[in-house]
Amino acid sequence: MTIVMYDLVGADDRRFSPNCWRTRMALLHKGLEHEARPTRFEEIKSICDGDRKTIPTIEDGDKVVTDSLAIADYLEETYADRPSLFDGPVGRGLAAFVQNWTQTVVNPGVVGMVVADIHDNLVPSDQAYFRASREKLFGRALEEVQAGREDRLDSVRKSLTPLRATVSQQAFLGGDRPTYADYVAFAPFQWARSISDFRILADDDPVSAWFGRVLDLYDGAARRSPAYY
Ligand SMILES: N[C@@H](CCC(=O)N[C@@H](CS)C(=O)NCC(=O)O)C(=O)O
Repeated sequence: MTIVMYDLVGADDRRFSPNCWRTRMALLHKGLEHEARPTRFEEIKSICDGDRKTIPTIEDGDKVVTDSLAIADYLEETYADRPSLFDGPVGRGLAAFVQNWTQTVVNPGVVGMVVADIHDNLVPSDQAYFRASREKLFGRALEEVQAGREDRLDSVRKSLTPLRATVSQQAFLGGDRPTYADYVAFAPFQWARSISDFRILADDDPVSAWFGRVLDLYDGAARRSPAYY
């Protein structure tokens, strides 16, 4: 049965949500038939049982699961015969570390570089909601948050040192093959390239080479998704 994944979408079919990319990559990794259903911010309240506040959310028959890590756990347990996302409890523990690092260090740096571009790439009916909710969060205009991003590039790139050091020594965070930790760390850069022409990674950065390896997985599914570069 096809799993339905509610996938945040902007204008021109841009699939930009980092949380949704974790789930999309997990479904691809497991080789599960799925439909990444384009969903605008304003549509989230109407999906499934009408009680969902965030996506990714998946529908697998009559089972509904929200939250990217809960979805990864569900897929791992339900489809245990498929390629493992974590390679056991140690890998699950390390994936949680990578998620916490990504959310507290990488994502805040990335969002400050693309948040006004996200607004500009949304369908018009989502723009007012996005501006109001995010400006409340940041306490200033989206354009002010994004301004001066060139000056912050060095420090954002420096914050990637642990990732850079690791993927300089091995192909993936999972070693010689990708695991869920790779998809979690990959997601903010896929978010950025889907929604903004501002390049966060230098071409000669080993993080770029690793990012390219993840983009190439599963017949280049992530690479083929609408993006700026
Ligand atoms: N912890 C959740 C976070 C999900 C989340 O915040 N999703 C965003 C899209 S990236 C969302 O649905 N936001 C709805 C909104 O802002 O109204 C996860 O990992 O799935």
